[in-house]
Amino acid sequence: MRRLAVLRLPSAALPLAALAFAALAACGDDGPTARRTVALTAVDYDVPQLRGFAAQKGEEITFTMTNNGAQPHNLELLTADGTRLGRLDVVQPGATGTFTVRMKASGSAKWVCDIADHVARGMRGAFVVT
Ligand SMILES: [Cu+2]
Repeated sequence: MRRLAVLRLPSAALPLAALAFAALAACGDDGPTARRTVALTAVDYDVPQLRGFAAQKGEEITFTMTNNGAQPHNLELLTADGTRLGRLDVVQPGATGTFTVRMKASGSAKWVCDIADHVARGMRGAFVVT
């Protein structure tokens, strides 16, 4: 009888426990599903390797960007609603910068170089996280 009582007590809490577990699983950081490195070159005024670029949800990408242009360039990746995914600060001509981005959600995303008038000159684009 004691065993039955022990079983009966947690049964009332079981749905809550299941919910708590589900919430933890949904919110938990399970780490990247994959890692890769992508080499980029910035030119005046484009990052050609980002044309046709695509990413997988959950992967962690380390971008290296070498500035082959005559102007300084930076790079920011954003979700479609403008949430920053990652940012590489100014890379001077001839220099290389590195930053790592975790692709946390699927959906459309975009990139810009937001120095001066570089967006207007074409340094922006879209990519998809699937
Ligand atoms: Cu630029």
